[in-house]
Amino acid sequence: MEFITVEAQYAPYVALIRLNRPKELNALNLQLMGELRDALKALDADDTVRTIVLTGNERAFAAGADIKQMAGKTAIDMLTVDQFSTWDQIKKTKKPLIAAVSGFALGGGCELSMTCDMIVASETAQFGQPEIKIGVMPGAGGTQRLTRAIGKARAMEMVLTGKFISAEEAERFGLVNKVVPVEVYLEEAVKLASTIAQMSPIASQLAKEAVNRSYETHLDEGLHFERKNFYLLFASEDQTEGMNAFVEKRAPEFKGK
Ligand code: DAK
Repeated sequence: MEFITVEAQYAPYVALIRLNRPKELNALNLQLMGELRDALKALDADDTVRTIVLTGNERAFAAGADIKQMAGKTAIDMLTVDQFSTWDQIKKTKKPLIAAVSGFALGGGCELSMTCDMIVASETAQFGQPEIKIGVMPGAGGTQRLTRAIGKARAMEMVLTGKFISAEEAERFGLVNKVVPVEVYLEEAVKLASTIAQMSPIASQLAKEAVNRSYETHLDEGLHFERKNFYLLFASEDQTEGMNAFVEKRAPEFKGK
């Protein structure tokens, strides 16, 4: 891996992926995205990992797709390079994925943070979809996920003017879970990931899938999907353990079975 680093056991059951192209503000070139896709796939298959934290550095989570790499491309180049399959794979990650964002989260960087399940931001984080300023528009979910997260009026303004919003605004608008001082943003994200890692990993994965389904379907179908996942959990040992532990007044020991 050249442009990311991966620590599968950064904390018990918690993996950490760092985007690592600091000079380019973690601009998301094709190689970096491919490495990220492969790392997520491997961590998803690793039983010792239950939650994943994705971060950049203090200055930038990611300043967007690599403009220098895209500048000379034609529409057919963009189509045939099939970037969508890489982004789709990230969306398919089954384990809870938490973005720890500091500094710039712009364009594809903002979209990448929104593809994660939750965002912990430092006070210095800035979110934006500035593609309009370079003659294009968001292409990796920005017009859809941002609109669902913060509402049409605010999303429209960000997408059409390219203006950035601060971490404080992002929290107020419901885009991020929590804003904390820059010194502790990663620690706080790992804390959140560790809390989730203490739960049954089967339950967290099915619950994540059901919450995400609410974006993609109407209410009745979403409720039906949720119910099926709920019933399915009764096939897990973790369900028996969790409920017995409650009855026996002890802490549960989840095994992911
Ligand atoms: N691409 C390439 N290089 C970048 C970059 C980017 N997005 N952002 C920054 N850099 C590079 C700069 O060119 C500079 O490199 P050198 O000149 O030193 O070689 C270095 O990082 C430091 O940046 P600055 O010198 O500009 O630093 P400043 O503090 O002055 O400004 C800034 C920081 C973040 C405000 C500024 O760099 C900036 O405006 N960056 C561009 C932000 C942007 O427009 N982002 C949106 C890009 S378009 C899709 C998937 C994804 C996408 C589309 C489709 N599919 C699946 C189909 C996504 C598209 C985008 O994200």
